[in-house]
This record gives sequence, structure tokens and C-alpha cells, in this order.
Amino acid sequence: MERTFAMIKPDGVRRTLHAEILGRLIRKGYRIVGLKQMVISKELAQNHYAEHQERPFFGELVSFITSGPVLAMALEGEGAIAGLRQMMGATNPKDAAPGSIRADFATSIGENVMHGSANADDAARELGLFFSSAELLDE
Ligand code: 3AN
Repeated sequence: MERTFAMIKPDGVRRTLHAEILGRLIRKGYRIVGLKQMVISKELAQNHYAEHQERPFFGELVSFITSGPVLAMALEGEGAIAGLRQMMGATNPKDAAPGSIRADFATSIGENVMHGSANADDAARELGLFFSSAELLDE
């Protein structure tokens, strides 16, 4: 069993895509072990996206992700890290596989509806940034 961090970004929350996206994740068989709608502070955003600090779009990325509430999630399931990435599709919705969340709902690379941890190290780091252990269901 793996745990991964997922998040509906402010564009997805503004468009009330909660039920659509949670429905897909639950139907896939993932267990929602943590869930909260929250506004990300600038500090948390900079920490979460630290690997992109030097990228030209970093400022834009931080201001977008803090522009309104997000729905933060901890998901559990077999192969959940890679499985979620596959369900999300490529970063640029133009390249996202048909039927993936980004292909179905996102229109731009900046506002691409969802985040999912890229690998096991990121999953552990991001789950720790967003959730305390008391907020997560037991294994
Ligand atoms: P992913 O979210 O698919 O793992 P990353 O980690 O390469 O993609 O990028 C993190 C976030 O940064 C993306 N979800 C996207 O919102 C934003 N981003 C990536 N590349 C660009 C870009 N060229 N212009 C604007 N935003 C970008």
C-alpha cells in the first residue's frame, strides 16, 4: 500500500469539480485517508514548490496556488503514486491522455486543476507539509 498527496487546485475548487474528481479517485479504489479544503499560505506554497524556485514561472505558480481554497487529500492504494499521476495526465493539458483529469477539465499548463506527488520522496514530504498524523486515518 502506498500513500500519496493530491490536491484540487484553486481553479478546480472554484469550478466545484470536487465530486467529479473525488468520484473518479474513489471508483478507482483509492481510500481517502485525509481531506481538507484550505487556503495555502505563501510560505507553504514556496515550500511545496521549492524544486521550481529558479523557474521563470515560480512567482505565477505561488500566486495562483494561494489565490483561493484548494482541496488537499491524502490517498491510499496499491501503486497510488504512479496511478494518480496517470489519472491526472500530463502537466500540459494539450498533451494529457484522453480521459485523464487534465485532458477532461484543464485548459492551461498553469491552471491544470490537480496536483499529485511525482514520486515516493515527494509524497512523504508533501503529506508531511499538509497533514499532521492525527488528521489521517490509520492504516
Ligand atoms: P506536475 O504538476 O505535472 O508534476 P511540474 O511539477 O513540472 O508538473 O510543475 C508543477 C506545476 O507548475 C504544474 N502543475 C503547473 O501548474 C506549473 N507549471 C509547470 N510548467 C509550467 C509552465 N511552463 N508555465 C506555467 N506553469 C507551469
